[in-house]
Amino acid sequence: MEYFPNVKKITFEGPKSDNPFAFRYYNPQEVVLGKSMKEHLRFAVAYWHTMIQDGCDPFGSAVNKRNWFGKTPIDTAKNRVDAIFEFLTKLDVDYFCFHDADIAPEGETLKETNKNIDEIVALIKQRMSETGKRLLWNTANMFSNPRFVHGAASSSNAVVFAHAAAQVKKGLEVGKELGATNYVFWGGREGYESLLNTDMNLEQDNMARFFHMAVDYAKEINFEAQFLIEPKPKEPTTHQYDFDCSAAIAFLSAYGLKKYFKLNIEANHATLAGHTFEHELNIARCYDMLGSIDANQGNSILGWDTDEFPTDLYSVTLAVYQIVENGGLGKGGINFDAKVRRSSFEQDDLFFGHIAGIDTFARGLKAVEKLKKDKFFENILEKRYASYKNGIGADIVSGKANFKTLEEYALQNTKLKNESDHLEQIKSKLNDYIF
Ligand code: XUL
Ligand code: CO
Repeated sequence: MEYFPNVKKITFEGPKSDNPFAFRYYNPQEVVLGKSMKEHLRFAVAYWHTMIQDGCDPFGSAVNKRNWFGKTPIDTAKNRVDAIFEFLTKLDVDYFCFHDADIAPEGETLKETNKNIDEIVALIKQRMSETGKRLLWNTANMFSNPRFVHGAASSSNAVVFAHAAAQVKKGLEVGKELGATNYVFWGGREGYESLLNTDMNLEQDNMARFFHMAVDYAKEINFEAQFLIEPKPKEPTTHQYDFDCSAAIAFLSAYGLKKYFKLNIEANHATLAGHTFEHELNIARCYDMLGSIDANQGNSILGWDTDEFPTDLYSVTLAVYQIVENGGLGKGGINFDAKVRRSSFEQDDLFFGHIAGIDTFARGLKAVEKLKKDKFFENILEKRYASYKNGIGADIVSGKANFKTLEEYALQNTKLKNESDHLEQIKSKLNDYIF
């Protein structure tokens, strides 16, 4: 069956095209800054938003029109596999990502669940070899099932810890079977609701124990994927332990895990934490921890994770700049962890959402190309930090200076002069590159 009969393969038609099923800016083979757009951007489709999300919200039921529902949950799961591969092929996107619970229905027992997973994984593997599509990452959903009411690796209940371990063990085996390039941990319920009943020390120690076990098991089965932690400050828990990149890096460093992990950074999680997306990417880059990104955007007047498709060109350009400065995303990619709005309920809206996000990233990349050619940020930084190039600044940077030599210097130099940043001028010039 053809699931998207209105859609042929999406191709680049240029900015003047009024074909809604075309890229206007994303030209996969176009070379920008020495690499094709496709190589730079490594887009992925998220199974949960594209295949599962039904449009329900806390005030209303499902609205999304989808044509892949079969007679039984396992029939629906199989139809979804065919539908996502048709979607990836028509959208010309190479990667996809999923939670275990997205691809196969959970059974009454772990054994039954794993049997369902095996059946669907075999079908996915077959479709991957037919189409050449690849798994950017898989992950375990350890937040929907009622057993995770108190968390997973940080649960107060050790039996739940064991179940979570069994689930991730299976996830690592599935990742290996499908050649996933990354494996993601997002601790949706790894945090606390109230400190009144929480042993934070034990919970964080247990999370670290869990991650060490995962690292050990991946080694044991020769699963070479890059492990990624996806920070988020809250939602569903009041306070999540992997609050933001800084918190996740501190945790990984404290528990001897840093060398085994990088970060999967999501735009809307950054803004929920009170940061910009580019701030989080830059922090990760400082510690060589930028692994992959979940592309989306929040809504500044709503305080929750709205997971909109990214269309804010300003923010996307600054994010792409961080990726380019990082030398790319390596094994990572740009996963659209984004959902169409509830009022965009037609199946073709899934294409429009992805096309909008893809074109926005392509435009961001083109803006970054111009910024790099003119050394826009390089020149700003060089001028701003010039005082560290020679004299006392060079002594500070080289380690030659100490508190005594600096005091001597300060005593002699009583006339200190700062220069204005002219930040408004910078912002105005930046607009010329982006718009
Ligand atoms: C939730 C979120 C997840 C992770 C994977 O906010 O971003 O979908 O990306 O579990
Ligand atoms: Co995400």
